[in-house]
Amino acid sequence: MSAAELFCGQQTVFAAIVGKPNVGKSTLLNRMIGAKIAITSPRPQTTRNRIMGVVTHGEKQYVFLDTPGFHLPKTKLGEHMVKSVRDSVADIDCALFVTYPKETLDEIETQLLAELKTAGTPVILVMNKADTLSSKAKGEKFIEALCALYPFCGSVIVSALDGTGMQELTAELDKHASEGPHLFPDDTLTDIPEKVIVAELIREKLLLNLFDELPHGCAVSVERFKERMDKPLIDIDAEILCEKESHKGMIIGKKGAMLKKIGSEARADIEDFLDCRVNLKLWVKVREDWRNKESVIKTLGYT
Ligand SMILES: Nc1nc2c(ncn2[C@@H]2O[C@H](COP(=O)(O)OP(=O)(O)OP(=O)(O)O)[C@@H](O)[C@H]2O)c(=O)[nH]1
Ligand SMILES: [Mg+2]
Repeated sequence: MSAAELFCGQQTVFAAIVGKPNVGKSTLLNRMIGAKIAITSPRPQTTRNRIMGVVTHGEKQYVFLDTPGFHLPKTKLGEHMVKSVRDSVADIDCALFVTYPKETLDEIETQLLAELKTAGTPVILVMNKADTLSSKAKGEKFIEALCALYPFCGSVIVSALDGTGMQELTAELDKHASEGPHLFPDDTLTDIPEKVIVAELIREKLLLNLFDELPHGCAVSVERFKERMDKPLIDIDAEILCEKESHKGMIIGKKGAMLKKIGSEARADIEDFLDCRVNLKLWVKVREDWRNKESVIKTLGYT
């Protein structure tokens, strides 16, 4: 059998998920692939790196790139995050421009769309958070208003949170499918190493438990990830990096209470993800202004 016959009928859609911070891009990625590989939080700038998610339904393979929220960077880390958005939209079949229910586009969204237009990328408008709309008619009115501002090639109203509109979104994506062998084996979920997802799950708990700017100045790296030979248990040591001595105190908390809470919440998610019991140890280390230090940013894998 020739390669052409073997792959006959296979199709792939390669899509980047872009938009402002906090609009629900990572929640949408997780929903589309049916697994939690990207962390989410109510805070803007949760995602720091491009995250690839893959799902294969029969002959069709969908490859998504979740991206950091597009914003005006204030640190070197921010510059890398915005660059990763720009890198992600090169060579894709279409972009999913995610926003929330409203009738205008703000400056940063307009800038992002202008860049996609210059690149000639087809853009699907994804109005997320449909569950917050008082009526479907209102959502349709918003869609109409936004479509008057930009030549979107399609539009859908979805809720990444409750799954509304996923079939319609898939139908829009299908219009951009290209014929050819799948890009990844059909059981691929992501290309992100387990260790990195584990570090992200810990960072998610920092974002959910700490206030103001503090969690934005935190990073997590897994220093040890070792499966026991004698029983189903994985030992994980992770380091939490923060920017100030006072932040270290807040992360640890009174008598270690905060670190314990973060650790036990993270452990539960990590055990779910790895499907194995985990012995998690966390350390906190101070590295002043690391978000502006290229060497640290590089070591943490944010480049
Ligand atoms: N009500 C509602 N909330 C949602 C929906 N989708 C996401 N959210 C919430 O919106 C917040 C931001 O979600 P994320 O998926 O982290 O947003 P993001 O666009 O990836 O954010 P960044 O990574 O910071 O760019 C979280 O609190 C989500 O639970 C939705 O469909 N409805
Ligand atoms: Mg995100």
